[in-house]
Amino acid sequence: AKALNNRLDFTDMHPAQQDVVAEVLDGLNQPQKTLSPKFFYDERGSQLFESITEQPEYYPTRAERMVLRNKAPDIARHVGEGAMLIEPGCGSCEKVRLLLDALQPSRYVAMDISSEFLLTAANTVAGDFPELDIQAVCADFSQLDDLELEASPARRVAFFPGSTLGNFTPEMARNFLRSVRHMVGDDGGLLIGVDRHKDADTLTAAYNDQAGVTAAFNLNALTHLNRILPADFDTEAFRHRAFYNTDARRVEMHLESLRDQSVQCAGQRVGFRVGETIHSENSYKYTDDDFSALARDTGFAVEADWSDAQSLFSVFYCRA
Ligand code: AVI
Repeated sequence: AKALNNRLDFTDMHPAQQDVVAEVLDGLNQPQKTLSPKFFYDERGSQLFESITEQPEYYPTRAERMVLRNKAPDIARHVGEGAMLIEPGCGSCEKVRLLLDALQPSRYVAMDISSEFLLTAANTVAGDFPELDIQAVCADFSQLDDLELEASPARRVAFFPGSTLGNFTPEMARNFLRSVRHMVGDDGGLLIGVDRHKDADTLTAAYNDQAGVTAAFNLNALTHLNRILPADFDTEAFRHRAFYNTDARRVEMHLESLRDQSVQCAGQRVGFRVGETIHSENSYKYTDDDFSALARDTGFAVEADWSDAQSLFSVFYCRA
């Protein structure tokens, strides 16, 4: 067996329990109850998400993988060798694997909110790419400004695949990309995957797979809250709903209460009327113009872009 040369550093920046509870209660006390999509991603949620990406209706992962695999050499020409590659929300680290041989980064910084899942994924990458230095950071996207990166002359390039940007409101997306721009500096770059605006049927089907995996993923957020708050949500008393909001160009996911009920959340009673929902996710879809404008607005310029054969999904390389 090949000897491992990696250094694998682990940094835990997981938010404090009281901040988590306050954030959840704040969302559940709004007139339209909301929950941040980050609460999908406990270990089981991260596994369910992986399973979503294998469903026939959920095209984004397959389309993006195709682009990354086919265009890796071209992408590498733009990104350049030896960069420090930073991936917020890396999940299973499965996308970066398609690029590592071509990009030859000097260091890979893998960030995710789900700590066990992150460690397993980062260790697997370490095993398969023994020459690569890896830093695994347990943190959420809002903590990017506090991230301490190794002082190094390497160019910094953020990698943000999977259309995770779509899960941010336009305002959050702007703030996030400004933080990324600050993090990568004046000679940095951004390699980002964005799901494209398309017909409502394709989008609705992608978030309502026949096998019910997306439904299980959505409902698992309640099981996650039961454990961490704690709370006593009955997952049988809610159902998954997902639809395309054409005007806002976003898929919305909701958890709909099947009856009038009251739930204990961290010692507080939260009431639900039948049909009332918790808005648990937005997944914004972008046109090329939408994305280019957003990039410009946040200090980036699109240098190149690639799409799959059916133009379902785009990958952009932006320079600071
Ligand atoms: C992670 N994110 C980009 C996925 C999406 O498509 O918005 C999460 C997801 N939600 C339901 N299915 C997949």
